[in-house]
Amino acid sequence: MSSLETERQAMNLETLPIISLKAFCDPQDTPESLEARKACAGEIRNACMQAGFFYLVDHGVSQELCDATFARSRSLFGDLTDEEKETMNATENRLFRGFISEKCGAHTCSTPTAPQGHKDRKESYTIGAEVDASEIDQQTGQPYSSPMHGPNSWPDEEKLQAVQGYQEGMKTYWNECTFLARRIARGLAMSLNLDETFFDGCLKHPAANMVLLRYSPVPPAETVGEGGEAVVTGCGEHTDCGFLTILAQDDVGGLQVKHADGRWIDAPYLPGSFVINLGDMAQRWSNDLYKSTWHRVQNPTGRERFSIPFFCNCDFETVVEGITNPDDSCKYEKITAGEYILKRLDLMRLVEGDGEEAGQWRKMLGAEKTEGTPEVMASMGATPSGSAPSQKELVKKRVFLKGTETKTGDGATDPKVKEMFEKAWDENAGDKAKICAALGIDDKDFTDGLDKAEFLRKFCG
Ligand SMILES: O=C(O)CCC(=O)C(=O)O
Ligand SMILES: [Fe+2]
Repeated sequence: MSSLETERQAMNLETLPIISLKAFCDPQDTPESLEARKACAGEIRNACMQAGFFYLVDHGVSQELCDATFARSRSLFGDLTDEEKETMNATENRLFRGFISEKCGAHTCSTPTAPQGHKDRKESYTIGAEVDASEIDQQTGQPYSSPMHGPNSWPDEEKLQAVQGYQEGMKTYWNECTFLARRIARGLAMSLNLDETFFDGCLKHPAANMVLLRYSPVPPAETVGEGGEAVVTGCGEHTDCGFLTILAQDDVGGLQVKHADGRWIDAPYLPGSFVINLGDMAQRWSNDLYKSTWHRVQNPTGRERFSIPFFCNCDFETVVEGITNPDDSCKYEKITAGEYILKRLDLMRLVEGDGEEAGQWRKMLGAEKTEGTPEVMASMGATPSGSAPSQKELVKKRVFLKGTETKTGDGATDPKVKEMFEKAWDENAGDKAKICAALGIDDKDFTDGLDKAEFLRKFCG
């Protein structure tokens, strides 16, 4: 057994660890401050190796701002009519920004282990990274952009009765989450025995997404099955796919994290905290040393629930190359964060085609050496042309939901996805219809007579 496995097995997760980030909020050039940061990094290392999840306190984001952000979220979902929300329908937006209603049924984190046909009983409103005129890219002399930077769908503030300054407030919260992600990344770097600033250059213009979530109240009886088992109605079990997630939840609770032995551990509301978890890209980057852990939302209280995950992805051009330990060999090929995330979100169409802009994006991904012009950089954010499938078609296929779920579409290559497809095959004994229903894949793509190996090759590459 390697020393790392011994380190991991010595731990015992029953509740999520609570970590104070104080040492990284105000770092000093003194031995005491360095010691405090090292101690914090040690806690982060334990948490990331064992649970992949932890509560973060003393994080530097004011409670007042968090409370105001929840109030704005409540107002957004509560004060707008369905028609008004429809004008900001995320399925019409190139980057899936805006609303996805519960009714449209596109919300599902359903996996082969979730009940078939499970739909998350929630509505969402997604905000993503915008092009900021003041953030000049040194390479181009133009405002920094990427395929995942673009305009948001902002509501008419006059319609939001209960709050003031919706857009401004959301941008302030967004910026605070970005600063926080950078502070956490300092701790992560140190925890991996890297230079403290290792991730600094990867989080200058993160291609992040923030999702306001409102979970519908569900009668408690509907959250328990006949055998007493949990019937998950909130958010089906999944892993996040990016770098790290900063989750704010209200006091209703319901988040659950999967223990290595299969049990679900509650992660209730802890006042003044964020829940932090690593995504699949961080797991890959750490060469599987750190974990991207399965989680879900199960809310048996009968109350509506609000939460706000901030999904922090790295800058597009960041090279993600396994950070290995001496007794480990690198398991994954080098990839740019941009290519990884576009593939996982099924957004590769944004960088395909012959257009100048697509070429420029590909250059950013390191996939093609083409010369970009300042004009092209300036025009970033425009809708790319081509015969790519429409947003609606993609949503219908359940291939992409809001950029967080482990993907269940074809062309997947991630080991987690493969694991999911394999499980679907095993649990449904090769039954074509059941496997298609469980994974949300098209029946027509699943040709008759495929055996398991052929099935996995076809759908998981
Ligand atoms: O609502 C929550 O607490 C968790 C949501 C989540 O895990 C997600 O949207 O990826
Ligand atoms: Fe998640």
